[in-house]
Order: sequence, then C-alpha cells, then structure tokens
Amino acid sequence: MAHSKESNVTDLFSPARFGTLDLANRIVMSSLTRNRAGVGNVPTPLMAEYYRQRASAGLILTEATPICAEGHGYPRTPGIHTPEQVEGWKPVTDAVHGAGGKIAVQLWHVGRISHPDLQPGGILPVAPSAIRPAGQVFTGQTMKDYVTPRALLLSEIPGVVESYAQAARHAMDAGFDGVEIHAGNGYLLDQFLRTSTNQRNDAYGGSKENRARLLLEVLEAVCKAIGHDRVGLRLSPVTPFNDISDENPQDTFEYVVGQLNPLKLAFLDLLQGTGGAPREQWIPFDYDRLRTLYTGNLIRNNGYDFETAQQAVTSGAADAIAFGRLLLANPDLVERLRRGAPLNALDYDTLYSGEEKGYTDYPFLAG
Ligand code: 8OZ
Repeated sequence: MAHSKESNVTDLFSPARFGTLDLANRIVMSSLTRNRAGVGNVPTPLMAEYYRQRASAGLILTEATPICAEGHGYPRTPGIHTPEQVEGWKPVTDAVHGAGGKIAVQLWHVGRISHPDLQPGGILPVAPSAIRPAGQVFTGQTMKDYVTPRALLLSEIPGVVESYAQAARHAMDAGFDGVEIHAGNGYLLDQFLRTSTNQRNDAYGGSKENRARLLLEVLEAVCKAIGHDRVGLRLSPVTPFNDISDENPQDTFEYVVGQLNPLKLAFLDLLQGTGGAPREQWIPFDYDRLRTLYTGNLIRNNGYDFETAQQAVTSGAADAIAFGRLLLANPDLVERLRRGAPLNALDYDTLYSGEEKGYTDYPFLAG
C-alpha cells in the first residue's frame, strides 16, 4: 500500500511534535543493543555512520547506554558517564542532525543483569533485592551464571537518582535532542517496579506506590536536569526477558502511567508483548487502557508491520510506532514504506558484536 499525499488523516508519514522534538514522521527507531562500542565503551565512527544511515526516521532511540560504571552488564555497550564517552557521542549526534534527524539516548542501568567481571573492581551488581536471576551472562570471554546481586542500601538510592540526572546532563553536552529512561526489559528500574525482583521492606518496595517510587524520582530528577519536554520513558509491562514478572502487571502499570501525566514527558515508549514471541503467545495485557489513562504522546512498539502500524496511528491508538528489526535491516525504511518498496531481510548472523560487517552494510533503495 503506497502512501497518498492528498490524505489529511494523521498517518505514519505525518510530522509530530513530542515535547521539544519535531519529528518529520511517526516512524521511530527502537533502541537496539549492538555491543560494538570501542575501548572504554566509547562510541565509534561506525556508530555515527550507522545512526546517520537511519536519520530519516522521525526519531532515533539509541542503543541502551549505561549511566554509570555499575550500570554495565554486557560487553562493549557505549556509556555516557566518562568524558571520553560524551566526546564520542558528539560525532553521532552531529551525523544524525546533519542528515536532518532527531536522536535521543536511551539511559540504562542494568541492575542485577550483570556480573562482577563486568563491574568496576569486580564488585557485585546492585539490585532492589538480593535475588539471583536465572540464566547466564556473557562476560566478554565466556558465559557465566548470574550471581546474587547486592541489595541497594536506602542511603544509596539518592546516588542512583543523581546518576540518571548526571547522564541526562551529559546527553545534552553530547548534543542529543532528548533522553529515554529505560525502565523496561528487566533492568534496574523495572526490577524495582515488578514484584518478582523487589522484596524490599522500605519506602521502595511492597506496594505499587513504593515500587514505582525510584522510577518517579528518577523522572523528576531528569526532568529537572534537562527539561520535561526532552524526556521519554520506556516501559514493558509483561516482558519476561531477564527473568522478571509481576503479580499484577495491569495494576502496577496503570498506577505508573497514571503518575506520569503531571510530569508532561515528551513521550512514553510502550513495549508490548513478550519479547520476540509471536502475538498469539503474548501474556494478556490491556495496552489500550494505558492509552486511555496516559494523556501524552504514546509510541507503541513490537511486532508491527506497515499495515498494523498505519492502522494504529490513523486510528489514534498510537502517536508513533517504533520499529527495531525493520529499521536495522532497512536504513531507508521510511522511503521504502512510502513507496511500497520491498524490504531487506535482517541478517541474524551479524547481530551483536563485531566490527564493520553487519549493521552499516544494508543496501538502500536504488535512486
Ligand atoms: C538485547 C540484548 C542485550 C540487551 C533490552 C538493552 O532488552 C536490551 C538488550 C536487548 O532492553
């Protein structure tokens, strides 16, 4: 189905304004972990090329980017906590801006999804509670079992909040248009939100109000640091990725989303479904209810194709749709969808790690 220019319906190709961010269209590039940062977890010139190639998307969300040394849990993920990393991001944001795009950095702390081998000085990873994730972690050399993390002390929580605010200020120094707080996929903020990973007895555990407290403090601090209209949030109410679950996700996430409205964030990026599983296998969850509760801009994410994405935007179910795999394999996805052109297939063999093969070598449409 080709796009009709005459239509005055808001569709995927319509511009949008999310806070201070002017989007040329409503096709958003989802955050995608690559594991190809340089020495010191510094962004590389290939990363500038990779994001520049995809700048025709209305908004790029970068690969997940640790806010502090303790926030790392995977090899070669680019940070935003050292001066070298901040410098390394500048050519990336320049490249995207030079190509007319917008880019927000996804701010990340992995919490317990790490290993002493990936931590500064070989310390234990931190988490809301000392609960070991099932499974194994790639430390850069081999796979190792996850370890039991250390529960954050109450007195350490303000420092975690400040790390997010500091990273957001670094993001502004690096030239980003905004930030997205990663509170999904079983990482630190999600570990506080969901019941399986949070068994604290203090003001940050127990009730949904307490479990959401850290996230809301982080959002408030980041909004104060760089302005609410540059701040987005990623949530993923039911993904079991990283061995996480919630006794009542509908209740937890309706509460969280209800608390967001006064913050007037630039956007909420809602990862629907259950990891890469097909729709039929998704844990049931009423995402439309969150749409009703949330008064801001909603990006929906996961498993959309052109038809279902168009339908979501034209019907008002979403303000934008994020694409991951499709934008990875098709740097010019916007143009391909506009023209109804065929799509490149994703090369799963070149995902994660490596150098110039994969990511930056997908063909553009001729002409
Ligand atoms: C895949 C591999 C490693 C990390 C996420 C940051 O799920 C990730 C991630 C995904 O949010």
